[in-house]
Amino acid sequence: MDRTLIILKPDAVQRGLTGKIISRFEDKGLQVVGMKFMKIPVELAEKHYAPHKGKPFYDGLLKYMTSSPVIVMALQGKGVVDIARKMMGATFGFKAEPGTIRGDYGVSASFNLIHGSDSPESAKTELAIWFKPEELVDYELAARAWVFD
Ligand code: IDP
Ligand code: MG
Repeated sequence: MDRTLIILKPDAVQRGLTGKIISRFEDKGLQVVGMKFMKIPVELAEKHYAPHKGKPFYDGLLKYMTSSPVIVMALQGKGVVDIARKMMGATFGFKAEPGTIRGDYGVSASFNLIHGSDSPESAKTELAIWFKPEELVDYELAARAWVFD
């Protein structure tokens, strides 16, 4: 089974949207295998967003991500990286299609509610940044046989 890293960003927590967003993933049949609530230390944000270092929005992005708590999640399922990215929608809320998380709940370029790994390779790297191996829980989801063919 594949895994991906999801972060429900500070605006999702502050706007009380985390339950709705998590429900969407559960409704889709994806399995939560790790979850933590935290205020991100600057060093961790820098590590996670290292690929964006030097971009014009980088400083603002770090400030935003460390300003208020987030929920960090590991999701599991066949093809979960692409599935979660499709469910999130385009990066900017004003461009994201209705029916997606960003398209339904936001209009902003920077406050876009959610992070999701963009490839299986970055999922692996990012999961290792945010979770110790023992924090990812291996368990059988009862509905699994009815979700994945
Ligand atoms: P993604 O989150 O859809 O993968 P990336 O291009 O990887 O988008 O950018 C990472 C994050 O940086 C975005 O989710 C958003 O919070 C922020 N960001 C990206 N581009 C801009 C911008 O042009 N202005 C402000 N913030 C941006
Ligand atoms: Mg990205």
